[in-house]
Formats: sequence, C-alpha cells, structure tokens
Amino acid sequence: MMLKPHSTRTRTATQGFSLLEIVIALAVIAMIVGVVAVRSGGVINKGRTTRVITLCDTLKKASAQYHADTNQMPWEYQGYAADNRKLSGTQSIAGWQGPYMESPLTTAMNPTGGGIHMYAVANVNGSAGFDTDGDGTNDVTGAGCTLWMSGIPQTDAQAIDAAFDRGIAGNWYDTGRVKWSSSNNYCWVLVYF
Ligand SMILES: [Ca+2]
Ligand SMILES: [Ca+2]
Repeated sequence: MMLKPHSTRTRTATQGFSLLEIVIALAVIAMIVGVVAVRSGGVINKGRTTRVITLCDTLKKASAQYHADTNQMPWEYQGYAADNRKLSGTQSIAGWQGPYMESPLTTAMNPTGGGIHMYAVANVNGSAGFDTDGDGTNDVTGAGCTLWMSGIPQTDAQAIDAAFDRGIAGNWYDTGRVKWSSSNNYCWVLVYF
C-alpha cells in the first residue's frame, strides 16, 4: 500500500511524449528533410549545368580548330553517321586533321536526357541570329556553331545563361549567346562564331 503513490509518480514521469511534442518533433524533422532536399536538388542542378558549360568549351575549341583547318563551320548531330558528325567522325574534306572530339554527342550530355545537336548556323527556331551584346540587334547571323538542347527547364537554362551572358542587357532568354524558349523548353548556346 505504501508503494502505490510512488508507482503512480513513476508512471507519470515516464508516460512518454504528448501529442503536441510529437507534432513539434515531426515538424522539425520535416523542415530538416525539406532543407536537405532543396540543397541537394540545387547541387544536382548545378552539376548537370556545369557539364553543359564544359561541353560548350569543348565544342568551341573543336569547332575553332576544324574551322582553322578546313575554312568551314562544322556541325555535329547526335545519333547520325560520320557524314553529319564533322568533329567526331572522319571526313574527307580538304585540310581535315580530326577527329576534333573524342566522342560524339549523346543524349546523356543534355542535362535532362533530351535531344542535343550542334548546328553550323546561328539560328534559333528558324529565326535569324544572336544579339550577343544585348543592344537589340542581332550581330551574329548566318554561319555560327549553335548547340541546341530540348527539354531544358527554366532553372537549368538560367544557370547556363549565367555562365555566358552575365551583365548583358535585355531579357536573359533573348539576348547574349544563350537563348531559351518557354514555349518548347529549347535552349541554344552559340558556342563558336
Ligand atoms: Ca547586338
Ligand atoms: Ca542570354
């Protein structure tokens, strides 16, 4: 009988968490999970756009060398035979000393696995040119090596744009060397001209 109050006190002390405490704990866990998810999402986004920026540099150097050797602008189509892979496929054109790229373009080089080609014209959606200095007038038209990628979300396109067009006037998606279309999620980078 003497033990009864003591055992009641013990039970109260070890009763566990109240509903409010559990709710608070779950909210804190959810917040931490959310922060980690956002941060790792940003890292993934940054990593895949960094690879595009590196690819553009590779294409620029390869295209410049091809141009110097053959006096022509190269194109490089993903999934095509050597005839349409001027940088990675063997060519018979005078002056050609390639290959200028170790491996052909693959869809894995597109940040989202979509289409990827490099054209030999500075065209975007069939319209003329790039306004590389953002003064409102296209200054690169006609010949120019343009990387095209499909399925690029705005966040990726803006990350690529920031690497090439920082400080250029006008709408980021319309001026400079990187352009993007919200209607079809196409992204273009003028890699060499
Ligand atoms: Ca211009
Ligand atoms: Ca731009």
